[in-house]
Amino acid sequence: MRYKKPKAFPDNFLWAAATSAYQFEGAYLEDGKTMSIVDANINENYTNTSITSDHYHRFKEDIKLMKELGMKAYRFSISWSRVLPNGRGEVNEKGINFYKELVKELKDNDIEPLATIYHFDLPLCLQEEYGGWSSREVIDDFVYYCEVLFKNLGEDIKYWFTINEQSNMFLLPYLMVFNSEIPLEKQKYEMNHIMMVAHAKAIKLFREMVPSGKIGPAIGISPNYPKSCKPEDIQAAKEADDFRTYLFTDLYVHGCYRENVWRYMEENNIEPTIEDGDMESIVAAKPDFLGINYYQSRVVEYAPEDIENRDVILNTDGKSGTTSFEVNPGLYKGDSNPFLEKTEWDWEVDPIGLRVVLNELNDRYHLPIIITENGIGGIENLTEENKVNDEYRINYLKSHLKQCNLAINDGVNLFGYCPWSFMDLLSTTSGFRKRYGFVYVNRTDKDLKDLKRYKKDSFYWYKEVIETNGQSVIENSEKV
Ligand code: BGP
Repeated sequence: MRYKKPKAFPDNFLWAAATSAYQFEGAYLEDGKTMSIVDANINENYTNTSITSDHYHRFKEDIKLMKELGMKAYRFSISWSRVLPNGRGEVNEKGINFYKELVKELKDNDIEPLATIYHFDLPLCLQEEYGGWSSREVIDDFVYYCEVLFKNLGEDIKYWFTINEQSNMFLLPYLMVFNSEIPLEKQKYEMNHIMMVAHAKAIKLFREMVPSGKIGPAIGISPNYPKSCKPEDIQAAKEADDFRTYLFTDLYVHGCYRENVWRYMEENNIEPTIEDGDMESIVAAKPDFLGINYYQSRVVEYAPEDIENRDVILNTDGKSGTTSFEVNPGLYKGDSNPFLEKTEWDWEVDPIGLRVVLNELNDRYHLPIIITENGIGGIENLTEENKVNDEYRINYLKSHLKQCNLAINDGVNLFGYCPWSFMDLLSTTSGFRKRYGFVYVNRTDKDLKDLKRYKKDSFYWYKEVIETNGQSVIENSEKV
């Protein structure tokens, strides 16, 4: 449904943009920082995390651009191994000072800092010492890391995100390190539980140390559509949502495991070990809001028990048609959606899906929501006049923002929007080949060039969106 008289975006709406430390900062072994698991994960086709966009050395120049863009807020992540080079223990003064200076510079420019505590980058030393997220030892180390952050930055940062895309970490093997001797599915659910306890304990500490702050998770979310109106497919789509989304969000908000997912884990001997006090910690850690990362929707159909199991194979090179979808015997298997346009990376462009998930989360959890990521990646080059014509990005973001506005009109308490990404940075899957930013960074995977920043066409478009508090997008909402 559309509205004849759509409401505007709220007055204090947080118009923002996002990045993450390992994808944006570079300086991966500088000023005391040590390696993280993502720094160690090298893909020979692409550049590594050593320099990326060199934000570490250029943050003041970058914040000037944020100011020029009119950003009201900026979502970034903090690198655990920059702050605590040994994963715990002594604080690296140069590391924590970098974030203090960054936050000061943002605030001096009237930009609200939105900090993510963990964005895929566990200190490598903790992985080597005890197996990282597979060991409960990580819980205390994570909570100590949070304590250092809340003590040093709690007064200046109001909005915090505990963990980025917990659900996706278990789907994408390069974001977690798995032990080949333990059955993969068992490990995934054990690690997920350990991470959930760590998240919950971080929130408990936050309530004590930063009572006036707000905290929540940043969830990677895609709605699952049934491939047909066959009742088996409808049920399969519901189960795909349960396993891929509501398992996590129910734990975050209601503090309990979904019955059907728990029964599935038990019947397959893959249920996590729950220790005394775990569920009490989890249930006590209700977040203030939900952050959601939304890029695309998915289609699933029922998958019989005897079908061959398969994890998703991603198209990481931008060669369309090479994605192979997830198969989960007895549950669901993915397929492409014939009604949607796809990017070169086979990501299915579905603005309406965003309205669907916003409403679904609002109906279930009645919490404020912020979009912590939303965007489109593609191959781009500078023109002879040093411009980047990224009309496709403008179209993508515009169509998604229209759906955000419709969701607000539906009653969703949406309080901010962080397109991914503020500036070109290292893609999680595809290096510098896949660009996302409003600002072009002059480098490629193989050639560092001068790392100069150039404003793309989308920069000027988003600037107008912010200046008009989104009105420039709503005016045309009937064309959606
Ligand atoms: C999300 C991550 C981001 C970012 C984005 C785009 O899952 O939180 O870190 O990378 O996806 O993904 P990609 O870079 O693989 O295109």
